[in-house]
Amino acid sequence: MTEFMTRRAVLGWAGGIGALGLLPGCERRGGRMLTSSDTHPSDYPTVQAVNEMGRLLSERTEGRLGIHVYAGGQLGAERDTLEITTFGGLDMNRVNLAPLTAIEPMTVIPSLPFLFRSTAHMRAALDGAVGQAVLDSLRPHGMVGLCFYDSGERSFYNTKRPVQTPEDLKGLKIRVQNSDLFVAMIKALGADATPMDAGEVYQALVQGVIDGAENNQPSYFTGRHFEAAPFYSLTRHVMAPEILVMSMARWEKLSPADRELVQETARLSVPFMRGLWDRRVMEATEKLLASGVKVNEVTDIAAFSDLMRPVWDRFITTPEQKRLVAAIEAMDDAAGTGEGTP
Ligand code: GTR
Repeated sequence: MTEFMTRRAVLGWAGGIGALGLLPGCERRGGRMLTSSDTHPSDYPTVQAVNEMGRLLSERTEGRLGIHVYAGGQLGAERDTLEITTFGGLDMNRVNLAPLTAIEPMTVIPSLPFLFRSTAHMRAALDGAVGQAVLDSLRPHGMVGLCFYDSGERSFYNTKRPVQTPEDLKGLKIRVQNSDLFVAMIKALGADATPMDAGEVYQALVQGVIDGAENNQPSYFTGRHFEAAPFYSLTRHVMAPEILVMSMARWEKLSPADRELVQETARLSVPFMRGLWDRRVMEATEKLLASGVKVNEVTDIAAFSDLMRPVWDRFITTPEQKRLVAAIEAMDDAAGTGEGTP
């Protein structure tokens, strides 16, 4: 197989061999080009970070290992590529934590509304033992969690009006990721939650199938959603991070030394990503303002958090989840090093 496969080739290959329990391979010079998927375009910080990890891997193995990222959703939506990853049809995948909340309750923790008080707080929690516990929780599901990447703060945007209070969202059809947690959060505000893959949002906004959605500024900008939904209201209700996973099937085929290398290079890509991310948020915000988007601060955040916080009780039910949520709440914001050290 060549290093550059078409979507059909990868999926056909993955489907065919998936049934046989075999793995697709991208052999190169006696080594291996690991395949990875991302729904974002190639200049997005998540894609750049995995490319950087691949560069480091290649450098340290003299070209024996590397990564080819299929960016721009070439291989499909996150829930589909996740399924392919779990049976080993894809070696790696960068997704948001939201679609994983459907399969592993521990991933709900960093996805809770109004949990992190700041970027430093979020980074401190994810770089430490709590983050490691969430990464490890994916192993029984056929995936090894390698690292988290920033995804900023998600806020609401819509085609109708600025949102100042939950009342302004009443009756609006808001697109959410495929996650019961996200559906519950939006319902708690009195809006109508519509789960949908990211790739369908632009058309759905233009055609009026939905009235709005919620996301960080870089995704709102990159997906051109602002063209159809020009009201962006800074509720900052969720900081659910991105995650990079490796298929357990591929992981188990690596030697212990290569596993360490993969883990180490993933870890090194985190501070690299954070630098790109912070710049991307600034650039996207500037471009959005220059495009005439109406951005508004939301003064009464408590009105939103009071309604959304009760979903914690519904989704945080096990003693382990409760222990980790309490540990995050007790953390010092300033503990965030930003260095991405697990
Ligand atoms: C973005 C995230 C994507 C995807 C998308 C969405 O912020 O980077 O992985 O989850 O949101 O809303 O579907």
